[in-house]
Parts: sequence; structure tokens; C-alpha cells
Amino acid sequence: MERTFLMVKPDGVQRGLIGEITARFEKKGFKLAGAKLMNISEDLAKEHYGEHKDRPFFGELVEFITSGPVFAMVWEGKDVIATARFMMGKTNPAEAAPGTIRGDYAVQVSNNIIHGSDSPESAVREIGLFFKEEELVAYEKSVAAWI
Ligand code: IDP
Repeated sequence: MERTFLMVKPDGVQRGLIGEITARFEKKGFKLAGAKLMNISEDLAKEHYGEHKDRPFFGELVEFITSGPVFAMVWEGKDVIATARFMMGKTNPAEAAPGTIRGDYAVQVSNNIIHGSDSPESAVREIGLFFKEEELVAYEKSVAAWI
């Protein structure tokens, strides 16, 4: 079963959207494997967003993601990586469709509420950066056959 790393960013936590966002993935039928509220260190932020290190907004991005607690999660399910990205909406909230998380709750690209892994390789890398294996919980949900 596929796993992805999702994170409610500091703007989403401050705006009280943890429950709203988590509920969407629960109701969709995905399974939560781990979650925690945490502060991101500057080193972790730079590592997580390493692919953007040469972009002009990198400093702003690191400052933003370390500006307050984030809610880090691992979700499991069939095609969860691509489906979660679809549910998040486009990176720029101005282009994100209504009904998506960014389309419904965000205005600016710098404050776009949620992060989600964009490929299987990113998911493995990001889960490893944020979670120890023992923080992830393996269990069966009795409704699985109905999803
Ligand atoms: P993604 O989060 O949809 O995968 P990426 O292109 O990987 O999008 O960019 C990572 C994050 O960097 C975005 O979610 C957004 O918060 C931030 N970002 C992207 N472009 C800009 C920009 O032009 N200004 C400020 N922040 C940006």
C-alpha cells in the first residue's frame, strides 16, 4: 500500500485548520499511519526543501516553515500520493480549483496551507526525514473492504 507525507504548514495550524484538513483525508477513505505537532528546525527545513535551494524564494520558504508548529502526517492508501496532491490543489492558491484544500482555504503561494509529497521517491525521503519507523502505526481498519 502506498504512503505519503502530508503536513499542515504553520499558516494552517495558526488558522485552526488541522481538523478540517485531516477530516478530508479520513473521509476520503485513506488511513492515518502517524501524526505529530512539531516545530521544524532550520536544518530540517533546508533539507526538506533542498530541491528549491537555488530559487529566489528559498530563504522566505525556510523562514515561513520554521515560523510556528506544523502538523506532520503519514497517510496510506491506493494512489494516495497523487490523490492527495489532487485534493490539495495547485501550488498557487489563485489557480487551485474550488473544492481543493488550497482552493478553499488559501490566497497566496507563500501561505498555501499544506505540503504533500509529489512522487514515491519524495514520499520515502520525506517520511524518513520527519518520522522514525516506530512512530508509524500498522493496523487494520474494519471498513477497508468497503473503500
Ligand atoms: P508544492 O508545495 O505544491 O509541491 P513546490 O513547487 O514544491 O510546490 O514549492 C514548495 C513550496 O514553496 C510551495 O508549496 C510554496 O509554499 C512555496 N513557493 C513556491 N513558489 C513560491 C514563490 O514564488 N514564492 C514564495 N513561495 C513559493
